[in-house]
Amino acid sequence: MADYLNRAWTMASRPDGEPTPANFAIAESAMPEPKHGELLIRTLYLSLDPYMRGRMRSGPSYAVVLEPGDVMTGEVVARVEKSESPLYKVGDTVLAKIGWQEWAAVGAHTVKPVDTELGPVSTGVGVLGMPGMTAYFGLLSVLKPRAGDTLVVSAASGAVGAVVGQIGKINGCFVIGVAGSDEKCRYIVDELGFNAAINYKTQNVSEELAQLSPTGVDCYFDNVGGSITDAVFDNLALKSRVAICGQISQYNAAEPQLGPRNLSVLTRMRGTVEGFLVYDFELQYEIARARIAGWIKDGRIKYKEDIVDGFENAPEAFIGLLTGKNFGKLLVKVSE
Ligand code: NAP
Ligand code: FER
Repeated sequence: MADYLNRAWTMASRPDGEPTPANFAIAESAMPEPKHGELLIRTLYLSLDPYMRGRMRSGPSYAVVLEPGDVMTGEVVARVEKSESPLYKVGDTVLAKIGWQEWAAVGAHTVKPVDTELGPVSTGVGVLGMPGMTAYFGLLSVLKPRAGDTLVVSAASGAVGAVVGQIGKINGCFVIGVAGSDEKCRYIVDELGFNAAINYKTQNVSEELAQLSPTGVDCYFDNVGGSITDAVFDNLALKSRVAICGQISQYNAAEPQLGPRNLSVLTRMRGTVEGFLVYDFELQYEIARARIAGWIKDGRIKYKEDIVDGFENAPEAFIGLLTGKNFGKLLVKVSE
């Protein structure tokens, strides 16, 4: 192993608009050696998530922004290969925020255990991980739907959106998903049990919503922003709630895009808009994880993973995530 090199993907340069392969570079380094209190971990799955685009941008953020040459931010599911800590043994599975890397030596207290009884290890960064937590708390703690409410979710076939819609169904909502292809629309209705789907690329979202829910939209879980959100705002019901989870349609925009500015609807409809970050709910993750795992076991929650094979393919997969090429939670399989 001594002559084996570790690999990491770095941000070679800051993207201007849509990222390109030239914005990423592989950096090789000597294999790390764990010191006292540390673990040597090997990445099994690298999670690719939209927030990473924000880290590549300069400007205000809750987190540190990347500078050219820095390792790309990210969370991985990893296996403990050497342990210099009593907290973990060789073979344990952990979650670690080591970025886009194949190997790392990390303090044992900086990683979290993955309960392999709850599901396949890949779900630790998917339906049972950060995206699943986002769906659970964004819906149940921010939007707080009531049975009978019309719930609209955008990026509806994705890691977060698919879980939002299914928890909405469990809670008695009439669920409408907005997605970017007929295949994704069929999946959320036929496989996941959404009441209806709108393909925003071929249909008029505002008109379809007016037809599907004549009494208006009570809850909107916004993953995308832009013109889809404008169309949902046209249809908000009295006392409606909007949760701003993400604005992926804007992440690659070099200049802020202006919309129709139809916020008067909030005055007329006495509506509420609230943004949130999943990390606000960290202390409650275990209860959410146990409930989602229970729903998966009961067959009430299904999930889809889009697994790209090979560490070298991470940039291309990430670029595709920002234009909807993924279908389900996007992961890179890095090792067996
Ligand atoms: P995802 O939905 O699995 O993948 C992203 C999807 O976004 C794509 O598949 C694509 O689906 C859609 N999309 C891409 N470009 C778009 C555009 N221009 N217009 C409309 N839709 C577009 O990703 P995810 O991990 O579940 O994340 C979904 C959203 O949640 C993101 O906005 C993310 O930033 C946000 N998020 C927020 C938090 C938080 O703490 N607030 C935590 C996690 C995620 P289509 O083919 O359907 O267009
Ligand atoms: C995300 C989008 C945005 C996300 C976090 C943010 C955890 C936070 C951005 C900021 O504070 O600038 O998908 O996921």
